[in-house]
Formats: sequence, C-alpha cells, structure tokens
Amino acid sequence: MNTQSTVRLANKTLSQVPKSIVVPTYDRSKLKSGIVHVGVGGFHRSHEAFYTDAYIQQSGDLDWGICGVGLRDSDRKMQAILEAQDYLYTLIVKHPNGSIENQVIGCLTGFMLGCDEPNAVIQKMADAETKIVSLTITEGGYNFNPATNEFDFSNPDVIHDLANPLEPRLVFGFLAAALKLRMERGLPAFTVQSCDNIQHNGDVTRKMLLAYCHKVDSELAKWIDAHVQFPNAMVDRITPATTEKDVAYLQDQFGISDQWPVTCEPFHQWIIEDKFSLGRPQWQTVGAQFVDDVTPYENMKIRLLNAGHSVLGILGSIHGFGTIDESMQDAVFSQFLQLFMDSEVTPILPEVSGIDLTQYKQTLLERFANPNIKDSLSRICSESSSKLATFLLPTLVENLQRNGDIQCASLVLAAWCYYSDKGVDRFGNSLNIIDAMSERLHNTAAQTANNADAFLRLTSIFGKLIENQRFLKAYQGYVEAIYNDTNVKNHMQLMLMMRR
Ligand code: CS2
Repeated sequence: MNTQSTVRLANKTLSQVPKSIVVPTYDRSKLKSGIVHVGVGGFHRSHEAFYTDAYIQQSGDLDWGICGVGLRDSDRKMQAILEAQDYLYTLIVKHPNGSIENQVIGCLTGFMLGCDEPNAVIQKMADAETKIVSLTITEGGYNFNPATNEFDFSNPDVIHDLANPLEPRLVFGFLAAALKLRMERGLPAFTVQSCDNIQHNGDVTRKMLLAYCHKVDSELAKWIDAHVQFPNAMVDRITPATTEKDVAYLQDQFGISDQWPVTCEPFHQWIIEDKFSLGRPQWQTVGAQFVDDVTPYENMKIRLLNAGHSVLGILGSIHGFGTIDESMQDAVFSQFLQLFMDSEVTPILPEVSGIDLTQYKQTLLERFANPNIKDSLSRICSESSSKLATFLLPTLVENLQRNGDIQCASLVLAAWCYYSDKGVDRFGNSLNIIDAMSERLHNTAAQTANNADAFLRLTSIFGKLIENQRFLKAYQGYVEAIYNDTNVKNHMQLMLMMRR
C-alpha cells in the first residue's frame, strides 16, 4: 500500500478504516467518563478498555467512557500520541496459528497528565460523573514494603505528597485529595478498582490508601473506611510491548497510521468481586465474571502465570533468549516450567471452583508458546524486585512452612542474583535491566563473590528468608553452580533428571 492512501486514525477518518477492521459505531461525542483510569499502558488498553469498549458497543450505554490519567513524565509520549488520534487506537490480536484480528477501541475519552495539571486530575476524579477510579500502576506502584506489607513512608515521593497534598506525585495523594473533595461536597465515594497483579489487589489498595490517609486527615480516613469500595480482581491478558513492526504492519497492510497500537493474545480473563458503590458497566455481558471471592483465582493466576513468566524470564535472559516463546521452544525450559508449576505451585493451590487445573496449566504453556506474541524477556524481568516478591516469594515461603519443594524457586533466585550482579547473559552480552531498585540490586549482588548469601540481605525483598537453613543451603548451592557454569540449562536439566 502506498503512503498516499494513509489514513491517520482519528474521529473523522474512522469511516475510512478498511472494513476488515472492527471500529466503534457508538456516538463517541456523547460518551461520559464514568471511569477515570490511572496508568494507561498496553495492558489497560488490551484489557479493561477492551471489555468496556465491547460493553458500550453492545449496550449503547454511554455512561462508561474512560478518561485516562498518567502520573509521570514518562506518560507524556503516550498522551500526545493518543490525543492526536482522538484517543483512538488499534488492538492487534495475534493468534498462535498466525491469524490476526484488528479492532479500533473507542472508549477512551481523554488523557490527562497528573505531573502537568495535578489539580485538573483531582477535580476530574472528584467530579460527580466519575463512578470508578481504576488503576494499573504496576506491582511497585502500591508502595508497600514486600517483607512487611506495610506502606513505605520513607519513599521520597510520599514525603513530597504529604507536604504538598494538592500537587501529589503518587496515586495515593491523588485519591486522597479527590476523595476529600467528594467528602466535603457531600458527593458519594467512587469505587477504587485495582487491575494489577497483586494478590487481594483491592484489599492491598485499601490498606495502603488508609495508611496514607491516616497521616493526611483522620476524618478522611474514617470516611474512606466507611464509604469506599475496593473490589478484588484477577486480570489476565498477555500484552507484549508495542514495537515499530506493529506500527508498520497497520501502515503497510491497511494504510492506517496509528502511532501506538497494542498487540495482545486472544485469551482474556477478568474475574471481579461485585462491590461497586456507584454502579459499573455490565462487564459480565462481554465475558467478565463476577464472583464473591476472587482469592483462589488470583492465587492460581499470579502463582502460575506471572511467576512462570519470571521463571522463564530470569533463566532465559541469562541463557541468551530474547522472548518467552523462544524460551518455550527449548524443551528443557518448557519442562522446567512444568516442573515448577507441578511440584512447587500446584500442591499449595486451593481448589478453584469451575477450573480444571491440569487444563489451565496446559493452556498456559500454549499461551506462552504463541510464536506471534514476541513477549520480550526484558519486559518480563522489568521491576523484578517487585514482581518476584509478589509472584514467587509467597510460594517459596509457603513451601518452606509446609516442607514442600523449593528447588526451582531457589534456582531462579540464585539466577536473579547472577543476573543483577553481572548484568550479562552467558555470552557476555549486556542485558537490558529495568528496575527501580537496579542499583541496589547490583551493588548487593556484586558482593556474592565474597559472601554467597549477600544478595539475600536485601530484607525489603527477601524478608527473613536468609534465616531458613533449608532454603539457604539450596540457594547457596545454586549460586555456586551458576557462578561456576553460567549455562543455566545444565542446572535445570540436572534437576529434571533427578525428578524422573
Ligand atoms: C507478566 C504480566 O509483567 C509480567 O511479568 O507476567 O505482564 C503478564 O503478561 C500479565 O499479567 C498477563 O495477564
């Protein structure tokens, strides 16, 4: 297709989008912003926005548009691109057999930057039209110390926000300021809906917000305690980072200029507790599931899928792999993942009503192996300091308490130490390590040569694990093995052989 026929995605060009691409047909100009969403990354756009768009399209209910909010300077690029496209973007759904479905999502109504106009964001959340404030702020965004599960008041941004309540940097400052306005104006509280991969994500959000608000204003904390709902939810859809190739694909195949489309797998799941004080979209009509207690579902997903990603991510990075599907093509890696899931996670998972765990794990292996989802290991390993603490360590700790298997998890942590220390794969190529704690991780791991358990002294991540002799022995053994032979596959293979 030549460039002259390029259609730049926007309201006025929607009718020119080729018919093979699904577009919204509801009247976008009449959309209200019933939802304000903080953290408009790829995952929000392939998941909550996808469900909400489908709901609006099917029902014609225009109350539930989503106004996006970015809190950081790093959100500026996405904000500018989406604004130029009237907040439209393309979802590129890639099936394992190579087929692709494309659809334009229309439910975003705007995108505000908290770092530029904090007051406007606070006013938007406080507006009577806002019924839900939803969040994808990453595991690290909840600002708790993973070892104690308490709010981290030593974070400089928290100190800043407490001193500047009308110009906050973190989400808790925004929520507190907006809810305070609603309390003062006699408006009902909005629901705060976490969409991050944290067990009991609603409960954690509530606990962190209340801890923060107790320092801001005890009346407000009481009001929030009494009036704000925080439904727990399990969220799922693998959404790799968008690449230049995705932009070029839309341009070359369809003549569409979309500067930031989203790619994702066909699978999607959203299981939510039905606790919304001001109503909600009828997401159950478009595939979401409402349950009384989401705990078993989130346990299953986070401990199998997210931890499984980290297992492949850390070991695969050192091995020199670039993506999840590439790791899955190696039989040792896929068998090791299966071993981890079967011997360390499955025994501690409670019954999950309506779910056949063997089938669930099989589907996971197939999803990870999807050759068209090139999910980079650098994305998977980004912020491992938060992810491993959330996805993997609870499983390890529970197995230590129950005398369960700990070998796979111990090998992964030893590999993470090597990864943080050396920052290279086994061929000496530099790894792209993205982690808010990367410097501390590196400096601590770098002491391993003198002291095999140095890395474990990061108690804000590992808690008291260092005091457990069974774990210490396994961990030190694997540290020694990896530092002597960086071909992690040899150690994985040995473990697999011993299990046969
Ligand atoms: C991944 C998740 O970031 C990660 O480590 O495990 O982003 C994962 O792809 C999603 O949770 C899938 O639902």
